[in-house]
Amino acid sequence: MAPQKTLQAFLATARAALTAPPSKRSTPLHFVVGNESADLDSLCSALFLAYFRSHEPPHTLHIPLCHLPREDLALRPELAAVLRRAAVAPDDVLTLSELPPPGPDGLLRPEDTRWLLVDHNVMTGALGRTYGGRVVGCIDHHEDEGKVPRDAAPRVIEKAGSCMSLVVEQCAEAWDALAKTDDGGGSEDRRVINEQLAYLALGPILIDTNALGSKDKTTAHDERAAAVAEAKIRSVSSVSVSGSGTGTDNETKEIIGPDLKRFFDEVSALKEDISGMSLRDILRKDYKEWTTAEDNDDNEGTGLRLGMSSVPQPFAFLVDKAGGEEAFVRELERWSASKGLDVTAVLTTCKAAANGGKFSRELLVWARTGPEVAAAVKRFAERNGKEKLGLGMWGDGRLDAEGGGSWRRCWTQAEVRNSRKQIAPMLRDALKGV
Ligand SMILES: [Mn+2]
Repeated sequence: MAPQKTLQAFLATARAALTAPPSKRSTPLHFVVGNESADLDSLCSALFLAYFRSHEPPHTLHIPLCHLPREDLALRPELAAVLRRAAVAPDDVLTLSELPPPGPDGLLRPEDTRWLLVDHNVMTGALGRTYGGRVVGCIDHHEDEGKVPRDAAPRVIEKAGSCMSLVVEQCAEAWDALAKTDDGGGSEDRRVINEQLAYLALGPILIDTNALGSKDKTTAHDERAAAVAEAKIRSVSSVSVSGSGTGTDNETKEIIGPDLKRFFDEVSALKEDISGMSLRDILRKDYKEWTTAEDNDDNEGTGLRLGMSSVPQPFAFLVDKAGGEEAFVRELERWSASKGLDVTAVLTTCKAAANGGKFSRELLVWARTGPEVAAAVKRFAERNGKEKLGLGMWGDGRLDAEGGGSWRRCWTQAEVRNSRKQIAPMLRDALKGV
């Protein structure tokens, strides 16, 4: 068995392969990339899968790519905290800023690349336009959009709280084989490395399942993966994960041990602390975008553009930050215009602890560019507003407006089980054909 590298040493190898001059490059280059929101799940899943694909036979080097420009890493202090547990600095990871521009003359030719997707199953954005045809596999927990070839390997699309849980399950055997400390002197190093990898895995799993306590989100995949990872951490022993997933987001259930609880608290506090960020940064920190051209299989047209921001603080916080409702709407208008959005959506969450013991969600949807778009968004609200989302008026309608081909509503969302993962397909569906 080849010696197991630290994550940091692995990333140095990947960087060398990515930045080598084209004449020295061994092609094709294999990439692992997460979705455009570049959240903790996407980033850690890409790192973890690339590491294990590179360590298991046939030992093909896989380069993990963070789906964001380097400067945006600063908006994700929660990632830095998880990376620190894995003895890696944000400077060590690879981002879009390090990806050579595509091109025929010595740059990176699309045909010289292969892509594994984690945490999404359709390559979107600029990356998708250039490399979308070079996808060879995916591991994901979003709705299957049918774009990854049926015979791709891996092709894992399953419901799970965290995509990382599916990734860990896929790698569990290889991980156990690697972690076996049968190499005498190297065993302590190996133990440390696997403990670091365990934290990399547990970061997103705990965040995405509210420390395995959210009954809406936690699945058997998450419980199994957490157990696999925990077993690699010596200091955390005999933590029971069985019988979890029975709590609700409204209560804090002690399923994980005190060490992991501390880790979870640290990471989730960093993820929710957006107080020092500008409103624009808050809106782009966890942002996803779609165009109806993709949904309508229209390769010519540009279609309508839908942008959805997830924010870990309620609208009251955002309005306060902007300095009132009018100022907030002005900022939202500026943001939407800069992105060229026909429909802007903002989804907020508020943790139970900060909200009188009750986890809550709110949703703002703004159709901005004409009566047809407005009609489509109203359709979305009519179809899903009652049973699926439990929408109610937010703040006496103070953020609502309509007229001049624009329609904006801000709601409280009683059905908290539905997040962007469910709401994006509902909105995209309503916009289809417009
Ligand atoms: Mn995810």
